[in-house]
Amino acid sequence: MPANEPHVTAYLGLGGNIGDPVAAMTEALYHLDEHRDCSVSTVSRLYRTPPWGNTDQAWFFNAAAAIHTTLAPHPLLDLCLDIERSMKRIRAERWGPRTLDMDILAYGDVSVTDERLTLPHPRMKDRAFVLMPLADIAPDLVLEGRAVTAWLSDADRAGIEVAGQQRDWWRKS
Ligand code: A4P
Ligand code: MG
Repeated sequence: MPANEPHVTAYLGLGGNIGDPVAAMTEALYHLDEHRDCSVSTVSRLYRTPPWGNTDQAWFFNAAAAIHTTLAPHPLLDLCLDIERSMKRIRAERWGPRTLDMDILAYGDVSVTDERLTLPHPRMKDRAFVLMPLADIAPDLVLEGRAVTAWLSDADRAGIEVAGQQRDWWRKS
């Protein structure tokens, strides 16, 4: 995306626990960065997180990314869903099952509530596996009147580990 184009900063949450989630997240971020209407601005460290919700499943890798985009919220959602689907398809056909979840956590200071999209993401404020990576890249981002770090101080961080200190884990060398 040309740097001088008017754009919005959006925050994405990435996660996966089947196959090679780090490779899937890497591919997803490359896809976004190569898209003409998006560029990846900042990526969090990589986290290992115990499963939340249904705990009878493998640990996850989670990360967060800030992107710059000229896409409106719904086209950005469509792009994220396309990328998710392409990851699943590639995996099913070639390297066995893998999954990738990519949520839009926030899009500027825009609020959306419709049948396809809720912004900011409604289930992020009590999920340390979202808030910890997000705090790496946007500690002062305000969600419903509180900073990410404030929400994080109330969240249950038990078991969450930093899997790597590098922010460039997704860059192919
Ligand atoms: N949708 C609405 N708003 C949004 C948004 N802001 N961003 C709609 C993205 N999608 C949004 O999403 C289904 C639909 O939500 C999309 O098609 C879109 O139209 P989904 O992610 O398949 O599932 P969900 O219904 O959003 O469920 P939920 O509660 O978000 O499930 P999760 O949390 O994604 O469940 N534990 C750890 N440690 N780490 C994880 O990453 N993830 C899950 C997955 C469970 N436990 C986890 C983790
Ligand atoms: Mg989700």
